[in-house]
Amino acid sequence: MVVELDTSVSNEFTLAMIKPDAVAAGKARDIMHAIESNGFYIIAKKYIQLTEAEAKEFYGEHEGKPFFPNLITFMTSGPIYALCMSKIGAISAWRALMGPTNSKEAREIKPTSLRALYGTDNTKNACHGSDSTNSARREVLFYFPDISFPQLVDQGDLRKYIKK
Ligand code: IDP
Repeated sequence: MVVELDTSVSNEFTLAMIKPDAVAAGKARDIMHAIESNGFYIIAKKYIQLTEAEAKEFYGEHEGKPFFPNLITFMTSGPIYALCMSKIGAISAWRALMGPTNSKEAREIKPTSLRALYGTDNTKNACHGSDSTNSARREVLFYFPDISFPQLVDQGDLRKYIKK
């Protein structure tokens, strides 16, 4: 099947992670299925276990916060999937599909969200999504430094993010 991309509108890309809790629980396939059913294209995928240094770099903006040590321990506790995904309005669409940061809160206010379905609490919340175009760029390049394949070039607005 050939997928026709509509290049007249603004496609965005974003970085998702399926976190160690969801991978260990065998929920990665369900989450990827939800991603594709909701109209995202998975452009690149990586199965990886982060080192402590990598997790600290990725979450650098949270260094010094009380939850930082737990977050690093959790994020290095097992393998994850990193996904570069695209869709019109991908950043906000993916954050809406994930739901609130705290899975307990997600179950109360957005029970159909992925964090409600697959996460546990404030830290173990099943998935991650970039929160802005700048962080999407940084986070995609963190996992996929050589990303430059034709699918991205074909999607208009994405071109400006490709590393020269
Ligand atoms: P986000 O993942 O919804 O964007 P951030 O505030 O960027 O939320 O936090 C990054 C990650 O750090 C969260 O997904 C969660 O795993 C963890 N985290 C955030 N806030 C707390 C907290 O108050 N207690 C414990 N862990 C937290």
